[in-house]
Amino acid sequence: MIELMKTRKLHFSLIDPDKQTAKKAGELAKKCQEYGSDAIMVGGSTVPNRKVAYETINEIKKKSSLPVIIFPNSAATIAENADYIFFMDLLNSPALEYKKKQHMTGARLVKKWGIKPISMGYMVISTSKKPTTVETKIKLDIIKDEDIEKAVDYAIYAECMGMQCVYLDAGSNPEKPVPDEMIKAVRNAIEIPIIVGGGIKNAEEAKRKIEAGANVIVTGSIIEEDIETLKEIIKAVHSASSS
Ligand code: 1GP
Repeated sequence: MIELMKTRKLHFSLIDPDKQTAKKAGELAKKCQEYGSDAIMVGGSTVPNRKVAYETINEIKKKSSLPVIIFPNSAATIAENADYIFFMDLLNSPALEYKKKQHMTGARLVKKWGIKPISMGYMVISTSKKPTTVETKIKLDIIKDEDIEKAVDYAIYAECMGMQCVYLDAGSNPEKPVPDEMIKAVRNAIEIPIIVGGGIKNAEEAKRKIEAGANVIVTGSIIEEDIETLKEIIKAVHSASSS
């Protein structure tokens, strides 16, 4: 998967098991595949437990052959039927819970179930006046949209620690996505793939993030709100890769 991220620009569809029934999640995944998305991420800040994640992945796998990547909020939402997991260090959180503790329980499960880990430095970027869900759930060392050097420092740290990629996330449904200038600065500072998500709602926005240096674009809310726009976003991501 990491090699693929380095080879071409990718689009990942984020399906939150807490937002619809498992059956509906399967239908959405089918559409995402039809429209050319490259993988399905399953997760969200409010996913309650492993059973919900498992059932959602089960339905997704019935309707689509795309790889499924768990985007966990804790070890309790790791499900054995996933292909990959973003094994995440929440870079801008001082909470040991999200840097080490959940990981120690999670690592054992990942190993036992043969889920492939993708080690990731994850940053929450605060672009909204009203906090996004992730910002209300976790204690953060706030990175505002103008705190470009702080984001760069965290990204370099992730690369030096041997993490395979970084994710700049503005959270779900923020007022604004991660600024292009921040993506450009991080791109200039590190070589590992950069994943960008949060608030990307149209093709033009997705194209700008790719041009700024993102390797992967993640969209979640738009899948539920306007699946036709999703098609345009995926097209923009993939055509930017050949330019
Ligand atoms: C959230 O980046 C993801 O973690 C997706 O955000 O729902 O705003 O697309 P959206």
